[in-house]
Amino acid sequence: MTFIDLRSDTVTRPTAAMRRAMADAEVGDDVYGEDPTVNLLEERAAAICGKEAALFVPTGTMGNTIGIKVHTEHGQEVICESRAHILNYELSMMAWFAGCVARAVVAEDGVLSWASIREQIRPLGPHAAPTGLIEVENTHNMAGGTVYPLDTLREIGEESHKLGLPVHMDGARVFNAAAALGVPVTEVVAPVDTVMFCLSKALGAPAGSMLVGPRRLIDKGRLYRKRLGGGMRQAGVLAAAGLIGLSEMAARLGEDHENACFLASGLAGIPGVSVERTPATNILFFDVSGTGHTGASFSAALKERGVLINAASGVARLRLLTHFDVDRSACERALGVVREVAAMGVRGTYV
Ligand code: TLP
Repeated sequence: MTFIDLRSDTVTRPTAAMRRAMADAEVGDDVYGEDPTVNLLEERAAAICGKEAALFVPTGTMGNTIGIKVHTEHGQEVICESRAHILNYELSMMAWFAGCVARAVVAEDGVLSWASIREQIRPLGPHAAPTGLIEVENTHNMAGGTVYPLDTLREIGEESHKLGLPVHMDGARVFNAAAALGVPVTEVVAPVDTVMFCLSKALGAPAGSMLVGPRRLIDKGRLYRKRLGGGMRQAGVLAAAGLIGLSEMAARLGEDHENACFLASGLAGIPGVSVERTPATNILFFDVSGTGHTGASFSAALKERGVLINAASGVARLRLLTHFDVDRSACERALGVVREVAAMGVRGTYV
């Protein structure tokens, strides 16, 4: 069975152009700084972000881990949103590697305001661990791909810097944020010191993420990458795909966002199904409690019919992501399957 895979945008497979570029890539030993394709990718990523330097890392998790480490000292706090990826999905790397604890702030739409951050900033004292870093996730995965308004980001950047605090952006999907805002990525990341973005999600590369920021921090980050076992050798074969992701795939993300909206309005019309929020980008959460299903039983029934959508935290929630491997007609077919499963009772009989 060929599945319609809406579990994540991480499932995207490299395009034909990427595979060609990978085959033709000029390579060298990147631990010696001698891989020309990795060097080019790092220069390009820095230029796109308007920052001094960039570091190619195998995963987003490693990029965030190093990003947090270069800004902080052991025993500090990192302020982040309560459902942040760094807090919930990275095996506590900020504690394990950087020795920091998270100070979680709840924001219903995943977007922190400066006022909510300000309340949680702690100076060093006889009891409190001091704040070492502010982290923002843009787009915010578990809030449903929400996007920080530029003014909010600018205020967070300016006010944090006045207090001497750095800001790191988990921009795994920052190209989706930029597409939704209709501005270049440079503008989205201008207020923050460092940004991690992923090549392996909506941009379609098979692996790799970038950590981008001031040269002094990126140089330091290169050593942490080696410590973590992320010093790759002829990594140009991967970087070549990343370069295609940047030059060819970023421009088409609006299509994924339109497909997510299409799915949202289709799902909203299915009895027993409700959509959490109209997607601003490519992530959509929906609830199926009105069908009598749990998220897990709904997901299993979809899978039997060729559609992959994972259950999310909560009793009857699911998360789907659109991406270039699922076009509009596949979205239409997926909606038909959701309709069929929703119309069946949990025991598999139509209600
Ligand atoms: N997100 C994955 C899962 O880990 C949940 C997904 O399917 O969405 N930051 C954000 C905001 C992410 O969504 C992810 C991956 C990462 C960091 C980590 O990237 P990788 O998987 O490359 O370590």
